[in-house]
Amino acid sequence: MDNLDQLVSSALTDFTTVSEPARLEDIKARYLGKDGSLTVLLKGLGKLPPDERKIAGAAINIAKTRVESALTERRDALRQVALESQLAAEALDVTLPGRTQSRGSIHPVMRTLDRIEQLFRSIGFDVADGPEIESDWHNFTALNTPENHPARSMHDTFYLLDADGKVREDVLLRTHTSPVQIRTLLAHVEQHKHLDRMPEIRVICPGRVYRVDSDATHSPMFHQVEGLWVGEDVSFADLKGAIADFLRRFFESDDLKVRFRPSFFPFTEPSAEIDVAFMHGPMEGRWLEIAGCGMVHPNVLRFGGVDPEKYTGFAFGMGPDRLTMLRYGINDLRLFFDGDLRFLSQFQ
Ligand code: 2U9
Repeated sequence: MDNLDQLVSSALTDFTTVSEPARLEDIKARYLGKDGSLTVLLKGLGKLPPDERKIAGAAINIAKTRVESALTERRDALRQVALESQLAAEALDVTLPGRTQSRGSIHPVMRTLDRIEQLFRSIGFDVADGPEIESDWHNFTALNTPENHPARSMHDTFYLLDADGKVREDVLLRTHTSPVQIRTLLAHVEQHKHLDRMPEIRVICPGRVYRVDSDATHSPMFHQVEGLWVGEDVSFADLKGAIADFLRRFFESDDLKVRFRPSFFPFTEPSAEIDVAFMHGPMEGRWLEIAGCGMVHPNVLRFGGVDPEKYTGFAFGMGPDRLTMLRYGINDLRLFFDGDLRFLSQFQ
């Protein structure tokens, strides 16, 4: 009996000293396996006389039950420990912010372009675009820009190189969107040449333009929107009305002051700078130069295939980058082109 008690207590101690489930099963075999000490004792019962066998059998079975229940208890305990450590390892912090897909937004200059297009479409203008790599003829010659004009110099304009790396003087990055209007005029005239009277043309040309210039208020690439209205009897009064109406709608200000100051451009005659003054807000009462305009020069109409004796037209040009800076109070043009999300994400 003493032996049995020792055996049970040694089994209980062995069970508590292991922490690996597989090791626990090895130890179980030591007591309850085919050659385990309790199994051997049970097998030996047959050799005892019947009266002793009964007593010894009962004692061995009690010992076996104690060992088995201790084993079950230890198995459960180890399973619980394993579960807890697995839960700790795979723990989820439900308070962490989720991984969201960040949303893009429309670039502030593109917002301005959309707005300008919408306003001009509402008074019957089409929107046209054209190549950014232009011929010298479409960019300068057809726009009445003389041979020796500084805009034609490599100092002011990006020219392209040929295959040998030599500068080509006849191909350049457009310096304004005016060549699109020349192309539009030529195509319009061609399309209506079978008619006695050419229908009116009303078009705006938004897009990227390029000049050799870079500081806080100039970028080598910037945007322009130019417009053109050609027909019979199109006058400077039409120009003033259309532009003033557009600017008041663009700036959402009915009492915006608009003035036309005489100026000079090779492609228009007469020409004017357009200034505005706000009647409210931080800029109140200050005149700001906002665009240029004029009646299309007869030479330019001729280059576009239009007879200046029969038709007149007005044209204008403005910088949507500058308009955007004004609208949102931005002081450095380069912010538009750096691609810095800290700046861009403010225009959601
Ligand atoms: C054709 C005939 C005439 C377009 C014009 C301006 C005046 C002008 C500047 C404003 C600020 C360019 O973005 S800016 O730097 N533009 O002042 N542009 S008239 O005249 C044309 C265009 C096409 C066939």
